[in-house]
Amino acid sequence: MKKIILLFPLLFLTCLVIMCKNTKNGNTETSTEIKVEKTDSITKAEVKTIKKVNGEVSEEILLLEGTHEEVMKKVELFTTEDKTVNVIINKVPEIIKRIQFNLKPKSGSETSGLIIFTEENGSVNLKANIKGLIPGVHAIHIHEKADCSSDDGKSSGGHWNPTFENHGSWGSENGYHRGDIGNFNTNNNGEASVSFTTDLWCLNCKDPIKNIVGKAIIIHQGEDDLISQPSGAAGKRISCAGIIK
Ligand SMILES: [Cu+2]
Ligand SMILES: [Zn+2]
Repeated sequence: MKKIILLFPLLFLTCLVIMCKNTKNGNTETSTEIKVEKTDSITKAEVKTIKKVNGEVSEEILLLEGTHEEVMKKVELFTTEDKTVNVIINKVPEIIKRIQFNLKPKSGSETSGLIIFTEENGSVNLKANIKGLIPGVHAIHIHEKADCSSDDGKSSGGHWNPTFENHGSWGSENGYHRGDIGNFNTNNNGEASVSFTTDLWCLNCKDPIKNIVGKAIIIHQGEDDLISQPSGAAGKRISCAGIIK
């Protein structure tokens, strides 16, 4: 009888380790994927978490960076249920790289969509894919609270205005709110895609004038006239999404 010798190639994963984990807790499904990159002095981990709550999907990518021990301790938090992991984890900042969530119809509308924020090289990009709109021009703003609980979306508060300026057109000399993204047009089917990039925002940084986490995205029934105070007379709030991690 012939002996079969299998030679397993030895894989040295010195640079990249990938861990995956799926959990289900009631109506919440969570899948976590972790990539770890290790060099001599520093370890970086990218933690991608996809959460499905009642079929609604949100996605988040976090970056962790520090000594190997610190980063791996923090990574443990995402892979075990053990929440008693040493305080050392607090030393490793969590940098949100990307968050993604859904817009919910408000004020009896059928306007829904997907919002993606990505932070890269000191700038944050907003991508919004919106559908179910009445064809025409609509306003999009950041409002001050990540609370979309009320039917009219008013639970999200007024425009996010951390610099206490007047409402206006983005970049205006006469002032503008840091949430005054502006207007967009739809196609004939009532769909729109919006892309907006600025270095005046950040995702979860410590500067309250820049941090948009904890606020909300609001789509309006009408157009922002960029003049009326305090919010551009853009009409009802027809879709809302909380910017949460
Ligand atoms: Cu608004
Ligand atoms: Zn405003």
